[in-house]
Amino acid sequence: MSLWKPLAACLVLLSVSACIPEGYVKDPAPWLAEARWEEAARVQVEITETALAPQVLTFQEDRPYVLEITNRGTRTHELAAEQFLKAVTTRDARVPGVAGFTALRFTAIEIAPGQTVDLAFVAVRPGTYPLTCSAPGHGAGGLSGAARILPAPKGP
Ligand SMILES: [Cu+2]
Repeated sequence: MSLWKPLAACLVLLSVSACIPEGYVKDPAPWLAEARWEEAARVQVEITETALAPQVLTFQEDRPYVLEITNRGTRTHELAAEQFLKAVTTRDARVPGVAGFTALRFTAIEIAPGQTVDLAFVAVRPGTYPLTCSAPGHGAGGLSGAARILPAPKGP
């Protein structure tokens, strides 16, 4: 019953906006289809209780990546990256050997101690986007940084 109201609202909006949540890349399919995934750069970032390392991640517009996010701390952390996740088209998020989720739109990734999540995406919108842990006090305690998407070099 409670499911039907949002579903009906979605169906009503379907012809106008294809029901894409606010701010995400409207049609990720061409980005994901045209990306050369075999050339995707693997970028690693580590989370601890007090830091994101490296603190600034740099990507380039139009390029595919696999971002390996590893929690080296002793507590669960939730990497909140709403603006960044809206500036990329996510192909999938997977916990190698455990589970994978395809083509989702989300705003944060919770990672248990010792675990790694691989996030495969194409960088779409140049800009600098904040990364932080949404657990109380963690961001202020140092667990924060940024993801930058640099504009693709222009041809002659
Ligand atoms: Cu945290």
